[in-house]
Amino acid sequence: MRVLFIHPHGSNWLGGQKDISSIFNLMPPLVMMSIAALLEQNGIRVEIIDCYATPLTPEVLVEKIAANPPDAIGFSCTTSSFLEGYRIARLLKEKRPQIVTIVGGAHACTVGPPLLDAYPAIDYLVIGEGEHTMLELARAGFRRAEQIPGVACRDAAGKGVLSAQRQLIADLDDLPFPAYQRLPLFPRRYNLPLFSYPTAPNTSMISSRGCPYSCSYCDRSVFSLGFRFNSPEYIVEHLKMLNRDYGIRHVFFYDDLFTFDRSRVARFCELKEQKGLRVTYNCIARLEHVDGELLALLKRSGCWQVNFGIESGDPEVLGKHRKFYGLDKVGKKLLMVRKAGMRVKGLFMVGLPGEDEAAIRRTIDYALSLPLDEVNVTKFTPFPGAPVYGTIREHGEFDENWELMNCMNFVFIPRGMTKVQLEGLYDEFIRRFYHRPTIHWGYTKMLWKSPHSILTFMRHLPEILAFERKQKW
Ligand code: B12
Ligand code: SF4
Repeated sequence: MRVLFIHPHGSNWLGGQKDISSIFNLMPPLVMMSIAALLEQNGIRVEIIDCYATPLTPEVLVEKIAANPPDAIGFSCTTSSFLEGYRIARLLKEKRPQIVTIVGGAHACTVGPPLLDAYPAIDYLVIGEGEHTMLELARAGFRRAEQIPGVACRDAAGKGVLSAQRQLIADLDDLPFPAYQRLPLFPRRYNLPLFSYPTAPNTSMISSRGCPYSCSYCDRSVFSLGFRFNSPEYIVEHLKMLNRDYGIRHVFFYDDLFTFDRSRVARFCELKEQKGLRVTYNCIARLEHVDGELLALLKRSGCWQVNFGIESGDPEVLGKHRKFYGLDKVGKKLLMVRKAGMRVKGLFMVGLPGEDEAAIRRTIDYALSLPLDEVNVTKFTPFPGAPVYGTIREHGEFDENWELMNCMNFVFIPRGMTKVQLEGLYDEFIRRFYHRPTIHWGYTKMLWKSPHSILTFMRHLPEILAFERKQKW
């Protein structure tokens, strides 16, 4: 039995422009690596092709796979990468129909069994957490899928149906560490978002699953509500292994809510400090879940940057979509993070339902008023699994083109606005935020705070300048 996992590249860029995103950011496909590790632990041979690290056209990739075909191929797809994953699956089925094709990830979980009706080259979808489902499928020789919970397969009439609900993994510490050994280019080829780390080699990690909040734009169809997590002991062991075996010196925790369980984080900080582990880190938090004491602990244990989703500076828009605890308190909290000695990044969105030009301008002014080192501004995208999706067409015009749904294209235009207007406001946001002396000074400091980022930036300067010239920032 041999299983191959493919992480399709997807359209992660702006239509019609050269994709230079991997200069800025290339993270290992933890999803596939987590499933691969459990399979390998159970004696199944696995391989991973990360199309981000080794970009190949679907045709070339398929030729390569067909020359030495595995028994099954698992694809991990978001909404924007689904069609590329499917293109590979279809070409493979044409050449080697005996290979079993399985798709998991956010898009499969969101759309569910009906996806099988429209995409015949997929044999199964894995709905929900994939580790045990994939292991059981492999053990069953990828047959009798209808008896394995968490699989969508075709019934006698050829219609997509779900076998049964897969129970969530009760203790995440039971899972082995991701299969880093299956990524031939790890850690050399991988790098966190430029300027978001002090040292290299670096990587990302996920130490919890689930989120109890219900922000309107957020697709949580994989892990649903609730919050499960790795113990501090497990995380510290994981970090130790990364540092010892791969020389990793900085990690970005991509957990949705790293600090949600305060006692876990406090214990993690203590333990990490006690062990004298020389690995710094970043995390993502909600402002409700940080306080002065915790921030001091984070800093002491090596935290370098904290990212916060702020999304909008308009109280009405925020009330509808994120239910924040008060815009007036945000600045004070962010200042606390800065004063504790960490960098702060704010995440914003433009083009939410109910927004107009005035609301977006309020957001821009608000972002500029905050003590932020950096921002990430995305273009609101209504994913099928997000609460807002059901009624989205009541609030404006929606072009449901999956390949464009990567948060870098305005596929939704709020009622009363135009795409040109949205693009103009987006560019204005970036321009006004970054073209300020305080931000320039922040980047100058990167010369000694993150020399690796500066070197990478300089090495790719011609491509970056060519891209910049095409933007209206
Ligand atoms: C880290 C992350 C990223 C990283 C990815 C790095 C990498 N190389 O993997 C970066 C920053 C690059 C990124 C980019 C994007 N992301 Co993102 N990302 C995440 C995040 C926070 C964690 C993903 C992760 O690793 N989870 C841990 C693993 C274990 O969970 P999982 O991916 O769901 O996989 C489980 C199951 O789905 C299943 N499974 C998954 N794949 C497969 C495959 C097989 C064969 C099987 C059997 C099972 C299976 O088993 C897994 C383990 O149980 C999630 C939110 C979240 N909390 O999950 C968003 C999330 C996946 N991202 C999202 C989005 C929208 C994007 C972007 C479009 C946005 C953007 N411009 O940044 C791009 C799209 C990239 C692309 N082309 O696909 C959405 C996807 C929504 C959707 N329906 O498409 C999510 C769900 C966030 C959200 N709540 O809205 N992202
Ligand atoms: S945006 Fe963050 S806080 Fe809101 S539901 Fe999603 S993961 Fe939870």
